[in-house]
Order: sequence, then structure tokens, then C-alpha cells
Amino acid sequence: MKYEFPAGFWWGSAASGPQTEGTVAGDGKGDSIWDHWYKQNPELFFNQVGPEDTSYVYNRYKEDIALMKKTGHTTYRTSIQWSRLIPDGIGAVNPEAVAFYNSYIDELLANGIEPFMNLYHFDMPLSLQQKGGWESKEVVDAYADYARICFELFGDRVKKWFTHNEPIVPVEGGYLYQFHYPSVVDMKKAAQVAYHETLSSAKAIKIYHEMNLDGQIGIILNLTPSYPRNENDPEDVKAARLADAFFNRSFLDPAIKGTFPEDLVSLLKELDYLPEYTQSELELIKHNTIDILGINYYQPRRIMKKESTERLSDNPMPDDYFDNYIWPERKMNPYRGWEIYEKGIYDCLINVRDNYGNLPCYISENGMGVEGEERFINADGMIEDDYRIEFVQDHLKYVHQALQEGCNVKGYHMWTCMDNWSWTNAYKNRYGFIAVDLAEEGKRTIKKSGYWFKQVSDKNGFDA
Ligand code: BGP
Repeated sequence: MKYEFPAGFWWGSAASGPQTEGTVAGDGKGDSIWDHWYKQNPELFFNQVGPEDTSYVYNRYKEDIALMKKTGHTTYRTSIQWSRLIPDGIGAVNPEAVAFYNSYIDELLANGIEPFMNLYHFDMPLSLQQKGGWESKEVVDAYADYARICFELFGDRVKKWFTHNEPIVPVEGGYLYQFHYPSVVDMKKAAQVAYHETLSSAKAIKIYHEMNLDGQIGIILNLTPSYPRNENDPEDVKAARLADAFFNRSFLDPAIKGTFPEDLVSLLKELDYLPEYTQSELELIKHNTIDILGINYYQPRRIMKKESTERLSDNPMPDDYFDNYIWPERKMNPYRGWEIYEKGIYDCLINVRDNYGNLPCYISENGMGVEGEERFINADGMIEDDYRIEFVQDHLKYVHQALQEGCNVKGYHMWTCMDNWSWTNAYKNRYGFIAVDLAEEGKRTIKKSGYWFKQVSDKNGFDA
């Protein structure tokens, strides 16, 4: 069958500043929470590889952009590092950073690659974390200022902006499950952090729209469609709906509708977890919604009602309300341990079509991580990642189907371009179209999937 995509469909990949740029002596960058956490606890990071060893894009972006072109990119999604541009989070702007991002953006455009720029990818400047990070309203205002500076500096050339990547992750990682700094367990703080991220996003959107720049602004959410174990069991359905409220609607609703989901709000109220807010903030959120949505999709969430009847703990967490269900038919990525469920990407898009006004959206991440990928290197030194080609193609078939059924999806970004550093997992799981050899000073080699993607992009589709 022929899978043809609409004219102008964007083809590319996604990454982020903190995961790719690396640190170079004299670059003027301030510390983010990642630099700090690594200095404090290097043993938390896979093979003790820290954020300064990300794929050295700061120095090598010209070579990398040439490789993007060779692998068919018409778009590249990355982020500005707040702590590079404004080392203390507020105050002086770092001229080295301005020069770097200007040149990076210009080089992308000169090569026909549209930059999709995100403002926040988990990388709080350390000095602002010391003021409470997303727990603090002062930091929300500092972020709004940072956003304005980015629009002023780069908004003439960047036409697609995103305020946050996966805002639920700093909430889960930093305040519930301890895989991000500050690594505490506190559901009340988690709710405050989530609320402040939404507020900061609305503030940035307001500023962007008031500047009347020629472009659009949105947010990137990692959506995990929530499937109940048994659709005929009301308790399972209720549990799945609540998981959807915690992990999807918590950000989708305010971003697109300007309101918070009622079921989530009443639960938080009951638990005395409602964040501190003002009516004028709620008005601001209501009137400053997104133009475009980025959807990161990796895997679904399968949910069943809570089996244990034990009393809730004193500090209840989302998982006090449901259990994860192991679907016997599930297909696993054997190299990363995540479920592969291609139809999930279609379900995310249909959800936006039916429940969120069919807002223009992009697949802003989707990809397959592989631990120990060097075992697939062939005699010519190329990684033969047929599993990744299959993964991307199978998901694209469902994106195509969603398009046929009227979904407003305008592009696909695979995670990621070059193998990159992934927080505490560092280089454990490789995702790129292009391999990065750390032992050989970050040498780049295009994988089989990179050549395949070039053909897909050139033909604007594929036969399968
Ligand atoms: C996504 C994040 C990315 C990246 C990816 C892979 O959720 O947006 O930043 O880290 O996950 O994660 P991992 O390397 O843990 O498999």
C-alpha cells in the first residue's frame, strides 16, 4: 500500500539543548539542576556520564546540520537552555549564548530545516531552583521574562515555539518518583509545581501573542492513552479515567481549553492538595491557550482498579488510586522494556480531534530506545537498526490513518537525531538516526534508519 502524506508535512527529529549541547570552557553557561545534581551524585547517572558530555553540538552543530540534511530533515525540534542564555536564570544575558543560538538557527534555516524551538526541557537554572524552582511564583515570573527575551532575540526567524516539553515529567521526577532533582516525595508540592508550569506557559503565550510576531506557540505533552483492563468493569474504567486526569488532562485541558479537569480538581480539594492560586491567574490561563500542540508518544498506560483495600497513605500519590495492568497481549521493546503499541499514536490524535477542537498538532517525539546498540554494527561500521525502521513505519501508518480520518497533524519528529544524553539514563538507551561514539570523541555515523528516513522525507511517504 502507498502511504502518502499531505504536501508540506514536516519530517524531522527532536532533541533538547541540555541533552545535546555539552559544556565548553568559557562558554559562559550557568549551572542547571542537572549540572548540580551530577556534581553532587555522579553515581546516580548511568556509567557516571554527566551533562557536560552530551553530544558536543555546541561545537559541532554545522557538521550535525549537514547530517540532518543528509537524513531528510525538513524540521528539527530542540530547545534553548535557559541557564546558557541567562546563567543566573534572571539578569544578564550571556552574549556567547546569543551568538551560538543565532548561528545555530541561521545554519538550520540556510539548510532548509525549520527550527521548532522549545523553551524548557527539564533544565531549571540552579540559582532559581535554590529559590524554590517551580514551587515559587518568583520563578514563574523569571521564566516569563526569559521567554520574552527568547522571542525578542530569535522570534524573527523561529516561527514555531513551545513553552514546555513534557511538564508532567518534572512533577513526577522531582516531586513524586525521585528521578529528577530536587528528588522529593510530596504530592502537595507536586500539584503546586504542575500548576506553576501551566501558569508560566500561559504567561509566555500571552507575551508571545502581544508581540504580534509571525508564528505560533504551543506546548509539548507526553500523552499516555489510558486503557482500562476491562471496559465493562466500571471500576476499571473509573481508574483509567483518573489516570488520564493525572497524567494527560492535567496539562491538556488548561493548555487547550483554559480550564482544569473537574474530577482532578475535586480529588485534589478532597485531599487538601489544591495549589495556591488567584482568580486573576485562572483568568490568565483561561485566555492564553495554545495555537499548536506537540505530542510525544512512546507507550500507553494500562490500568486496573486498585486491588488492595489498604487505607490510603498520609501522603497519597496517583498510584494509590489505580494499579498498572500487564496486558497479556502486549508487545515489548526488548531493548528498553517499554510497551510498543502503535495504535496509541492514532488514539492520541483522535482524542485531540474529538475532544480538543482538532487543534493543529505535531508528533514532537516518538522513538525506540535500544540499550547496547553497538551489537548491531555491520562490517561497514553502520548500525543496522531495522527494528527502528519498523517502529517508525508502523507508527507512521497510524498517523496516516488519523490524517485520513480528518486529524489535523502536520509533522513527525522522531526522538532523536543523534544519540544523546538522557538525564540519569545518560547514554544507556540509544534513540538516534545517527550514532554517536563516545569512545571516539563523539564520532557520528548515520544508521540504516537515517538513510531510510531520507527516502520517506523525499517521497513524502512510503510503500509498505
Ligand atoms: C522522553 C524525553 C526525552 C528523552 C526520552 C528517552 O520522555 O522527552 O528527553 O529522555 O524520553 O528517555 P530514555 O533515555 O530514558 O529512554
